[in-house]
Amino acid sequence: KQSVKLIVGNWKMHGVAADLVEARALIESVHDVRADCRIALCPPATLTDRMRQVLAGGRIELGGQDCHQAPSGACTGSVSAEMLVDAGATLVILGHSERRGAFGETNEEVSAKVEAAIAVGLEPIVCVGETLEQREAGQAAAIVSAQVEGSLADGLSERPFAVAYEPVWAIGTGLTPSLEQIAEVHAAVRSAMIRRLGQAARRAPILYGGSVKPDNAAEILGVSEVGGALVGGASLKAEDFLKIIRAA
Ligand code: G2H
Repeated sequence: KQSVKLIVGNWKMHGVAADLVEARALIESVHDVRADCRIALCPPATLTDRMRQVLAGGRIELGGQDCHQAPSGACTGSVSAEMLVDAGATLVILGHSERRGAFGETNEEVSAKVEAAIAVGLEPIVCVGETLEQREAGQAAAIVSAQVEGSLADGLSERPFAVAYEPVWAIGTGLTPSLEQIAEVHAAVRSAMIRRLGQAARRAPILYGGSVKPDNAAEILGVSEVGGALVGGASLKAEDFLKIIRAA
């Protein structure tokens, strides 16, 4: 039997208090959803505490989109893992390609962030993915495997976590890899996870992310080794996100 899917909404830098109406709509409609899955929302840090109040007592989990690797200190503008927990988060996205790209995050930094997250009990969702140039050069599986091995931290063998495969060229573009390409990379990710952490890594789900929409969610979630989805744009509207949840 396949384990339950994990469907995570990443609001990115979208959302002010008025947009919590979408989280409210989701919590109201999700009761009727029979889907046997875990659901999480990752709002911008400023909304975390207020979203906790909206989601209180329901089945939707709360996550952060990043955290600093240090527990505290002179890091102007950053949010620590403990601060996310304090605001109500139980998960955190780490190493998203937008952070690796725009902020130059390396595998070493992502791994340090993973350690910081698990030290306070957060469940990390570690993102990996190749660029279009890397795919066209036939390097997708190799690049992604190296990112997995470099970004996962030792402590994960005893903790819940997930890996998200997000091809950089599929993020926010409406393009998605073929189902065969997704299956191929997910298999490579699983092998890299086991090389890095041993058999314990068989339990952790591998999410697919990058232009997951209501109309492609079911087929993507049906691919072998796809244990869930990391959803950006389509998580901003409760109606779209619900359709994706139903597909799980
Ligand atoms: C990939 C994804 C969510 P989108 O970044 O992390 O975004 O679904 O908008 O492509």
